[in-house]
Amino acid sequence: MSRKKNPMKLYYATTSPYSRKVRIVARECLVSDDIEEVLVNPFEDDARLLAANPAGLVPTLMMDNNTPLIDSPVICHYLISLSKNKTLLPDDNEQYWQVRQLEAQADAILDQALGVVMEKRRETKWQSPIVLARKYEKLERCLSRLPEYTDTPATTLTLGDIAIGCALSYLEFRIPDLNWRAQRPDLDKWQKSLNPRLSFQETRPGD
Ligand SMILES: N[C@@H](CCC(=O)N[C@@H](CS)C(=O)NCC(=O)O)C(=O)O
Repeated sequence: MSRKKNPMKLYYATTSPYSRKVRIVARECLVSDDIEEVLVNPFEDDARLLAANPAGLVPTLMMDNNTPLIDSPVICHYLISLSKNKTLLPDDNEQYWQVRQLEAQADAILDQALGVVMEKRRETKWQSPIVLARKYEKLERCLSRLPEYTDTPATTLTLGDIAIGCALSYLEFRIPDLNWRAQRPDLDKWQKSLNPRLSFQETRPGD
């Protein structure tokens, strides 16, 4: 995808919602041409990923000076800083912190969701119904504290919106029994309004 001689490298997985967030941000702020996306399986201890990130997590970005950046919020902020985009992360102090808060709320949902997915991957006899029930409760609580979405963010899409959009679609992908769409029609409508964007279409989660 990249046109550059020494492009940045983004280690990612197609099913990773944190990776998806970064890939959408790269597309929305028009820096994706400067990035080579490198598909890895973080659960197979890929040597390239471990060299860049000792924790072996995706996403991990190798900047064009071969220095790594880890953790999706850090990577998203870095990519936005390279671009001229002022919508994803507004300059206005109050709006900036609203966006950061939304981003953190989305990551909190993802952290709980990933916990559910990992717990369910254990053999049934080792799974803890208490752990799972607590995580489902947290997810329900987090969803009910999201702001009320009424508008489509066609021209005002922020990093917070991208993060929430990715978190919601990950819930549908990996925890369909949570059935959040049926419980929250406004959120359902809002999330569906993001799907036609090329950045969301090109990064749809898939095994
Ligand atoms: N806080 C990190 C979380 C990244 C993360 O947990 N990634 C998962 C994939 S969704 C991973 O790489 N897991 C591999 C492992 O746990 O070994 C971020 O926002 O980037």
